[in-house]
Amino acid sequence: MTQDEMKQKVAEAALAYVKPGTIVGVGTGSTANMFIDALASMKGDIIGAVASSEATAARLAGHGITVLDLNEALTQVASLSVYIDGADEFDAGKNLTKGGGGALTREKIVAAASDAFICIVDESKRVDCLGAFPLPIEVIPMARELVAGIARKLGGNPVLRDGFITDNGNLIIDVHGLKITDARALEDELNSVPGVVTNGIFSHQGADVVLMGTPAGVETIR
Ligand code: ABF
Repeated sequence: MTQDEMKQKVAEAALAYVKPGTIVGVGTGSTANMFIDALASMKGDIIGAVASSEATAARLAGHGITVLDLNEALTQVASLSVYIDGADEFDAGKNLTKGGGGALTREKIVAAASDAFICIVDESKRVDCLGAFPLPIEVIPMARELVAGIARKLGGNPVLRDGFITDNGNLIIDVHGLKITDARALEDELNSVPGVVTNGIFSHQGADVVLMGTPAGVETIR
């Protein structure tokens, strides 16, 4: 089975977590795109979806799925029933790194507004220790060098994502070479730096369930 076929299987398996009559949070990336395409078959069953990026909003709308702004959604319901998104890495504790697509802040907001996070990945995303994939940090432009200096003190090699501006008008610094042994502590430490909007560690908003595509089929990790 190819990597795309494994992604396709988990995208389809995630439909089982979509509750009719609710609002669904939808992530960003190639696996999330396959989920969006599958979700089109249920568009008449849900109130609508909240998107974690402009690209996702456009793809949802292209399928005729109602796209709600998060604030608008939360005036209709107390929370989104589920958030479904991919990841760059996940560990045994279902901590994630995300943000390879640059949408980490909106992804974390939508995840926080949802009752459950179902993470859809192929098996290449499973790691013993987070950090081999460069950790993205969204920063307000004025704080760029401050945050880069702190990333160096933490043992990382910060690289500004060239020519990239987030949907929120900020920069992304990708930190290479980190070995993230305590995801929760590093998430908190980086987020405490003034000028950091958020970083790509999802420990507070880790996955509740990981659906992992393997050549043998979809493995459900709870
Ligand atoms: C989003 O898309 C990101 O947080 C993560 O960086 C990426 C995963 O993309 P893909 O599904 O294409 O591997 O979920």
